[in-house]
Amino acid sequence: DVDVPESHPRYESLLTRHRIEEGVEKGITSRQGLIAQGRGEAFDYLLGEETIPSADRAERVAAARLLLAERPVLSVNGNVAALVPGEMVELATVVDADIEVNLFNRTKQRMEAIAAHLRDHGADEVKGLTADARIPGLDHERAKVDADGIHAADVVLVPLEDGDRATALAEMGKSEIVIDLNPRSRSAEAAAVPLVDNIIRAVPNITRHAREMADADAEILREHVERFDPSEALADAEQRIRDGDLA
Ligand code: PTJ
Repeated sequence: DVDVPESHPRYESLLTRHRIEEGVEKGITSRQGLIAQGRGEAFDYLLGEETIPSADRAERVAAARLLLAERPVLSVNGNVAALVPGEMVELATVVDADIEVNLFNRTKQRMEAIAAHLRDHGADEVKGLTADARIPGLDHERAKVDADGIHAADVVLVPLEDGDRATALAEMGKSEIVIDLNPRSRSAEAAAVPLVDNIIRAVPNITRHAREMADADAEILREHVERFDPSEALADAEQRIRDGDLA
């Protein structure tokens, strides 16, 4: 077990890293997940390890988009399950979304371990295991989704997604909310709402915004969504990474 003092300047980052390591040990997270985490950490360091103002605004828009959705689905992979299982279940409850396990490196064992892990964190239904539909344009294993889950969704939250799949989902007409610390990633570029923030901070913040807006008129929520410019949000994040300027 880790024993990191809270005063350590990299406390959060070390704790996050430990959760990913534990995820690998439990058979939830892939070994590639460790590499993805390292990549994310580098960007997070450059962003000041905080939710920048433009990301907070985008997270409010994401909450509005999820509240307006007819069939919202939250996609969970091995990193997401290790880092924020309870937080994803909470968000799903607040915006009334389905949860679907969707893996880049799909194995039956990992699908089942992640579904069980999410149920341990309060999920009652976890989709993804039926796999009776396909995302067009992707190879067999990566294309698998549930017909009544991601395949039928209008809005999908895809954290830490691979670029090919994010692009293919956008081509299917899904409105994608992407969480990715790299503002230049193809996933972030394919998103209707890109969130350049650590998933650890992003998910609870979307939930907080959703709670605040739960009783708002659909008209007001729609205005939030329509006023949002994804390329501006990405440019803001990149600016912050390049010179530390607060946009
Ligand atoms: O569990 P699986 O099989 O579905 O695999 C999941 C990973 C993440 C391994 C897979 O999707 C993958 O290889 O993703 P990439 O191509 O490495 O992309 C992950 C992106 O997420 C990168 O741009 C990272 O910067 C970013 N990222 C990593 N950790 C975080 C993050 N973004 C937000 N919060 C993080 N904690």
